[in-house]
Amino acid sequence: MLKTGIIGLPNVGKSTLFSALTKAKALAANYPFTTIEPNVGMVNVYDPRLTFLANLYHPEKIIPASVQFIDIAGLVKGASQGEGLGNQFLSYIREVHAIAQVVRCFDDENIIHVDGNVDPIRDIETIELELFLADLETVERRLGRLDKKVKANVKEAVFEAAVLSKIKTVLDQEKSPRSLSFNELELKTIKNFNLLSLKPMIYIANVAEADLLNLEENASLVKLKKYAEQKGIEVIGISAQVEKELVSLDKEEQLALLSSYGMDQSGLNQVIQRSYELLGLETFFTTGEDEVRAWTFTKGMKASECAGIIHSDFERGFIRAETVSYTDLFKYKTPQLAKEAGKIRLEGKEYLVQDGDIILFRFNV
Ligand SMILES: Nc1nc2c(ncn2[C@@H]2O[C@H](COP(=O)(O)OP(=O)(O)O)[C@@H](O)[C@H]2O)c(=O)[nH]1
Ligand SMILES: [Mg+2]
Repeated sequence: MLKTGIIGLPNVGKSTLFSALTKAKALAANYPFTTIEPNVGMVNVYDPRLTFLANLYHPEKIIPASVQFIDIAGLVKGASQGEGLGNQFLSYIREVHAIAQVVRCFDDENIIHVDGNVDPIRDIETIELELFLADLETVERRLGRLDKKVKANVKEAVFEAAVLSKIKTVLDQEKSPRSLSFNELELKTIKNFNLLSLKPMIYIANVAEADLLNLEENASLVKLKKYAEQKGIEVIGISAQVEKELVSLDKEEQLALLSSYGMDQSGLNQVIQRSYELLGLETFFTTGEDEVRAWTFTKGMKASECAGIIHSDFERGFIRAETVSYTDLFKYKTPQLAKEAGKIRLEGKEYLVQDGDIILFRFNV
């Protein structure tokens, strides 16, 4: 399951956004082995394709994909050196696949800003410096451990040390290693370091409710967008307060509120969608009278591997995947008609599953 960490300075709206998320009431019951802590919440991924399938099968259960969000507090200036909650944030960030950095773009005299005024770029640099420093420590520690082997000229160690040194040079200048380019072999090595500053990230600009209608008039947001573009990071403008309001409404009221802001989906959905895209995540579906379900997989996975997401027996005893694309099923309206049109394919182990595939796995164990 996709885990996204919400980070940012204090008083930027992280917990407001998080409480909107948790009120969106994802079914924790689907995850009997997950302990949900106060700062960990699960949210269902809205997917209109699932609604179509549910209307077709009228199953007993409809199970959407879900994303776990973690409200990571305690990241302040000096946190990597023990300020605030100190290094506690590190272990949380290490665990996540993607980072959503909330940046304050709303003015409100009643809500103090830790650095006195609203300045998204300064805030981002404060936060990211802590990530760089934490990573620098990781890199230096690892280099220290490799030292002996490097001196003994062990090939792998020399390679790893070279990659680490490349990253260290940039971190030493308090710059992001994101700007570096790496070849495939280097990337593989880097993965093992689990560096915070290299995790896929988006910026969430928290703007005042009144600004939602005219995002391009919020000067902070405009500045932030320019800055982020240079770094190749996407900005999603939301109002945490509106998100919180949205989840307390029923479906129709939600749509009405969204459209009054000229939006067709919640900021939350945008965040989830972008996280999926950033991480190359896609969705396949399984259907039946008992259950219609969305499953998350990584782009490029084979049919047998996708079967394994459901159950290891499915992968071990894989025979074939009876597959129809969502587009075809939608076009032909029922599985029977899709079949008559020759749109149900029998795919083997090596088939690369596509986003929106509806699959019946045949297996034998
Ligand atoms: N005016 C205004 N206040 C907000 C907005 N978002 C959050 N707040 C308020 O800012 C304060 C801090 O928000 P919180 O979510 O706890 O921030 P956190 O420290 O980042 O978790 C709370 O009093 C929120 O109600 C916003 O968009 N506009
Ligand atoms: Mg908070």
